Amino acid sequence: MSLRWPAMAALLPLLLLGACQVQHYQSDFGGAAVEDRQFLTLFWIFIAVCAFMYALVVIFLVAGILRMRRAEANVVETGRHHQSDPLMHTTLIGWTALIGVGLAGLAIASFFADRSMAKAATNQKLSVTLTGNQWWWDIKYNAADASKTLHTANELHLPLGVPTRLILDSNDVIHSFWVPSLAGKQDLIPGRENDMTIVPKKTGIFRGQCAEFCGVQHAHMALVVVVEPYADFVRWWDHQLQPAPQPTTPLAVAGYKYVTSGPCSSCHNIGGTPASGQIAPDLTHLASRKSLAAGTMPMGEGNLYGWVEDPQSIKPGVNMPTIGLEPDQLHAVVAYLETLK
Ligand code: HEC
Ligand SMILES: [Cu+2]
Repeated sequence: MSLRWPAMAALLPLLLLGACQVQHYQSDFGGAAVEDRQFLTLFWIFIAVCAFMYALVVIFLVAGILRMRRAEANVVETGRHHQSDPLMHTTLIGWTALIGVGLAGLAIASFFADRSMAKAATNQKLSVTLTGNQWWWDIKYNAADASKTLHTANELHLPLGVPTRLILDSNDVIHSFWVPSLAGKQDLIPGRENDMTIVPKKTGIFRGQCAEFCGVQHAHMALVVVVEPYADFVRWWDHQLQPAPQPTTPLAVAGYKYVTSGPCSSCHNIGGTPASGQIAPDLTHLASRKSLAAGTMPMGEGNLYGWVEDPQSIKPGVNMPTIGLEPDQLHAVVAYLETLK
């Protein structure tokens, strides 16, 4: 046999290592927050201990088979059955002790991971209420000063290094908050407040995904999480607090009139306009977001056209009706939505 196979086998770990270097957009190996880093450490400790134990089991199994064969051969040769075996006795005691030590080790590692997560999560500086809806995320930044309370949707911004408490609630069915690069899962249950605290440690854009089946569009219930330096976060917050910009072009003004007085306004809120619906994503700064319809597609003119014209063909069953706008209305509405930076 040529050297090709061993060489390839040797390369495999390198390839796997390479996979670890990519940006962890949605990955348990993201390590982008204290919580995920603790889970990761724990994961590797569990893997190491369990792999060691597994290897021992296999070694003993093989050794046992070989010994048995030899013993059987012995019986055939000498006609004697072998007696109780002191070596086996000691080995079993050692084995039991090893299992005890291994399990205790895992328990201790879990305890310390839990403690260090709890410690990092003390002194929460920021509180955000995340409410699950079929099939989008309502996001409210709670501030002591009510005029600073910010309402937005589908894109969560978190300041780097700041312990942030997420209060999780639901308006309809059970959803689950899961941004693997940051932390583990936590359910959003109607009528019950769950919470978790996250301390982001890496800037970047991460993808979250509803992790509890919540209806036909469950798979299209994603969440964009932006972790940014504190100063950028404050700038973002201040900008998001501003009312929607005034439209200037005639087309956008026509769109403004339709959106803020037509059916859209009974579901959607747009800050600083008569549109004040509360049962759908806040659109005040829609065009500043990276995705449309809870991560279903990237934000952009073409996708806005597609969505507003016929949301039912993009997310069948979605709680936004296909209204059937005339082409000139559609142009105007999209032109207006694009101004909502
Ligand atoms: C009956 C309520 C209702 C009406 C009327 C309605 N929408 Fe919606 N809209 C929703 C819901 C619910 C969603 C969230 C859908 C999802 O992602 O699951 C949504 C999502 C959106 C989004 C995406 C928001 C985001 O964060 O990505 C846009 C843009 C939008 N609607 C624009 C409009 C416009 C423009 C109109 C009027 C032509 C309108 N909607 C009419 C309920 C409504
Ligand atoms: Cu879901």
